[in-house]
Amino acid sequence: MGMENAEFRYLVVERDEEGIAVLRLNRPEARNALNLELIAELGRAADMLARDDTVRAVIVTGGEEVFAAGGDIKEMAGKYAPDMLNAYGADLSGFEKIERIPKPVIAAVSGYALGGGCELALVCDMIVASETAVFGMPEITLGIIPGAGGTQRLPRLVGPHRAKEMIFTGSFFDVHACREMGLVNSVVPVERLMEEAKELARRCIRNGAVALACAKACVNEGMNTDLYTGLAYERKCFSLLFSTEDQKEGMQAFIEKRKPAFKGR
Ligand code: DAK
Repeated sequence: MGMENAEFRYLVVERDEEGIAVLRLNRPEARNALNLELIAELGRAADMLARDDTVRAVIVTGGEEVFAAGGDIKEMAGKYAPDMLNAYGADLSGFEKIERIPKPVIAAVSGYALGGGCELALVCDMIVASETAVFGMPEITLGIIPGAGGTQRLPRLVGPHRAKEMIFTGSFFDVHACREMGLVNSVVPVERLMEEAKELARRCIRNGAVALACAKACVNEGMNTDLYTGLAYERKCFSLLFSTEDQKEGMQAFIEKRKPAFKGR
C-alpha cells in the first residue's frame, strides 16, 4: 500500500498492489466542501494518477456521512462576478483532470453528494453508491446555479427533464430515485461500498489498459459531438488498437481457449 499524502492537505491517496488507487476527500470539518485548494489538489492528484503506470483504476470517495457537500459556500459568499469569472471560475481544471484520467474512474458515494460534490461524481466514469447516498443540486436555493458542470453533464446522463427537476427545485434525491434515473450504477449497503467499487474496478482492469483508455476516450468524445464525428473517432481508435500487443494476445487467447494475459501495450 503506497501512500504519498504529504503533498495534500485535504486528500488522502492510497494505491494497492492490484493497481487500484483510492482518492479520498478528507475535509470532514467542512463536510468535504470543495474549496479552491481542494479542487487544485484534485487536479494534482489526477495528474499524478494519470501518469503512474502502476495505477490501473481510480476510486474517488469521501466519508461515510458525506461524499462532498459541494463548493465551499463560505469561500464563495463574498465573491463578485469578476472573481468568479477569473481565478475561481477558471479553475474547473481539477474536475476536468479527473474526467480525463485515461483509466476507469469510479465514484464511491456514501451520504450527501450535493452541488459540486454531485458534479465531482459526474466527472467519474461510473458511480456506485451506498443505501444512504443522497444526491442533489441545491445551488438554486443559494441564488446561484451549478457551476462545475451540473447543467451540462447531468442532462447528458439522466436526460433534460430529470436534470431540470433536480436543478430547478434544489431537492435532494435518495439513492433509489438516482438509480432509477440512471445516475447511479449500483446500490449496496454502506459497509460493502468500497468492496463494490473495487470489484467494479477489477472487472474493468482485467482488460487491457490501452483498450480501456480508448473506450473511455471514445465514449467521452462521443458524448460531446455529433454521431458521425463520434463514429469516425471510434473507427480510428478501433483500428489503432490493431497495432497493440494486447489485441494480438486477446484474439489469440480466444482462439486457444485460454485467458488473455494483457500487458497494456
Ligand atoms: N461549504 C462550506 N461549508 C460547509 C458546506 C459547504 N458547501 N457544507 C457544510 N459546511 C460546513 C457547515 O457550515 C458547518 O460548519 P460550522 O458551522 O461547523 O463552522 C459544517 O460544515 C457542518 O455542516 P452542518 O452542520 O450543516 O452539517 P449537517 O451534517 O447538519 O448537514 C449537509 C450536512 C451537507 C446536508 C449541510 O451541511 C448542507 O446542506 N451543506 C450545503 C450544501 C449545498 O448547498 N451545497 C451547494 C454548494 S454550492 C466551481 C466549483 C464548485 C462549485 C461551483 C463552481 N468552480 C471552480 C467554478 C460548486 C458550488 C456548490 O456546490
